[in-house]
Amino acid sequence: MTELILSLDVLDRKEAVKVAESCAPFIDAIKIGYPLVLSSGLSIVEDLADLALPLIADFKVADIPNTNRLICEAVFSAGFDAVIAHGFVGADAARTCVEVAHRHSGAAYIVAEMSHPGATEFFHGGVAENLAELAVSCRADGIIAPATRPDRISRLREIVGSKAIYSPGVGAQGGDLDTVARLVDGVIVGRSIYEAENPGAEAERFSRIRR
Ligand code: 3DU
Repeated sequence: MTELILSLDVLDRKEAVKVAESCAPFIDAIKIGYPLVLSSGLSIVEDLADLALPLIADFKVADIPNTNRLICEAVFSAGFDAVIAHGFVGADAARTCVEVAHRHSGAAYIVAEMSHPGATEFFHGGVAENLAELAVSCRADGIIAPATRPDRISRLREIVGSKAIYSPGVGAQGGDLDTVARLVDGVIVGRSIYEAENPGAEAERFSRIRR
């Protein structure tokens, strides 16, 4: 089974809750990033709590260890279940995110490689492989890898083994749902679902990967 994770990059608070409610029966988690938190505040977590779905904070945390610690403490205190952090800041900073997550019985995922075209400017020449190795050595719960480049997911799988791979880039960014679903533990989908006329029905369609 591959999880379906809704990326809730919807700015209007009421609309975000409505989309989440309609998709809830068909998804395994909700990923929330800067767009929704900056427009609605951290209390959006409370609005979504009744859905009883894991909430992943996609803040791509990338600072010195102490600041990462402060950010992650705020994330888990707000009620999130997981955080996404960058690894390029180094093992000490990334490990801090993992430690805070685990102290809160949560999870931390490290971005190994991004999905957009510009990502190849820096994520090449073994950089993503190094970041995946860092995720393993920091005892992160998994990595984020690009649905737009399935060959890269396969390569990173060799490094992380049974650790979770969550993958954004399906649909709006061009990645193919079924191809990617065979390679990863969870597919992250945003616009293709929340911009659909009927987000719930679209989530149900995407949820075929959960079978
Ligand atoms: O392209 P979509 O609308 O399906 O949204 C993808 C989400 O995943 C969005 O929140 C984006 O910020 C996040 N993401 C990537 O798209 C690519 C990455 O490498 C990491 C996160």
